[in-house]
Amino acid sequence: MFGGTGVIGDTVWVDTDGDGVPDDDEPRIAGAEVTLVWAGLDGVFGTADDYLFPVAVTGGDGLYRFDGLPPGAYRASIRLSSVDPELAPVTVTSVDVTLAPGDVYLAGDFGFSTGTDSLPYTGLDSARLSMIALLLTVTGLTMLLIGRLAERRLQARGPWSLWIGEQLPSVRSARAWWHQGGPRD
Ligand SMILES: [Ca+2]
Ligand SMILES: [Ca+2]
Repeated sequence: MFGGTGVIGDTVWVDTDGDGVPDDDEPRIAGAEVTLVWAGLDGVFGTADDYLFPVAVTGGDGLYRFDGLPPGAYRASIRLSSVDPELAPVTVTSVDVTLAPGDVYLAGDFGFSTGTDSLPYTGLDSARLSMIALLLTVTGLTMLLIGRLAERRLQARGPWSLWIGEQLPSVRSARAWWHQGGPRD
């Protein structure tokens, strides 16, 4: 229905080194769906004359391709639902291109990350480690406080205070010791 020789493509891949470029040794993603909208004769997206092309699906080589395109404004978008949910996009997920007659645009590439590159040694993210450290600190302080309170209670009454009194040179010095703030680390 449209006359044209323009082309838009072409790679959906796992950007292992994160440089935004589909390098030869990086895995390609098959079965990814790419949509293409032509802005129509008015050149404006979102108006009545827009045309949505049939979806292109990548093959085993990770390539998609829209052929026979008339000149004009296009928007190619990767359908995220068609890609393994464990992969996260690391490039744009939509590209706007304006084709002159016969233009071939093959930089409509969509890169993904497996998400395992961020912390390869532990697999734990730093935010979680900070939270664990904070919880341990709070727990430690609470235990210390409870320990101190229990110690004071024990020594403030019953046999403990008598025992303390006998162990120290005199009851008076024991009391003075306590009034100064009790045992210190
Ligand atoms: Ca790369
Ligand atoms: Ca339009």
